[in-house]
Amino acid sequence: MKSILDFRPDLATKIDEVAEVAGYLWQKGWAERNGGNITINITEFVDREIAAMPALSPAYPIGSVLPNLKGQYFFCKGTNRRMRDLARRPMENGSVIRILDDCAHYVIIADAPVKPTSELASHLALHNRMIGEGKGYKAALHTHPIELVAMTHKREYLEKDVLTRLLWSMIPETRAFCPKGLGIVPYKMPSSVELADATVALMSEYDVVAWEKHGVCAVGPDIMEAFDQVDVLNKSAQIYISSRNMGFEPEGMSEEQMNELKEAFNL
Ligand code: 2HA
Ligand code: ZN
Repeated sequence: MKSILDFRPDLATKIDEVAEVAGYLWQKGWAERNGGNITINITEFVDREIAAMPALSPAYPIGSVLPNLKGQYFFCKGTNRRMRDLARRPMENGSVIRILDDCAHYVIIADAPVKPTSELASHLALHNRMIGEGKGYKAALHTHPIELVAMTHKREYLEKDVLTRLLWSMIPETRAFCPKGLGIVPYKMPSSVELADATVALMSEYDVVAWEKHGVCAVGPDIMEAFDQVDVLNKSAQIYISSRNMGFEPEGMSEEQMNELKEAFNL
């Protein structure tokens, strides 16, 4: 079967990157069964040939009107598909969608009519915001990192920036490479518009937000950077938990040490 990737080697490289990250998510134990999802904006790779590709599906409603998405194209993991399968066969476990001119519906155009992720509402709302901000952010990731999710089960960590401060203080890299910290979205029904709205609202302040007792959502210029942010934060969570497992409360870096980093890295 002919694939959309046959037209564009540069798009194939982008999809390879998605597959690589999907493999990491599975290896880390963050992607049980169909857990998690990835979407990337691929509009920059769309030429006349791709733009002329016919719809393989009816027009599906997005669930809201997202004005910045007119004529945009996304690669999306398929709903109910496994991350570990996306890693090996991305075009069989994900699909390319085109947003229609009403900014409220989409069609699937390639390679097969694989229905996109159940969290599409959140993802597309994030992409809508990212286009509006004009920072060149193209990727959205949702995953279930074990230690970070565990930490959202404690009430006091759900207060604004309490968890951020704790995670920053575990290892200098987290302060340096995740300078905006971790936003917290109180528990909401998975796949709901309420979850999407709360996530988008917080993303003006953060690049990564935790969904209480569920997972995290991260955005970035590309999928590798979105993954790195979550990886760095979860590493801090693991260090905290390792210390607790050894029977002590970790000291954490001092305010002074963290401020020193802030200045050195211009954060
Ligand atoms: O896509 O993780 O939150 C599966 C999920 C939904
Ligand atoms: Zn999830």
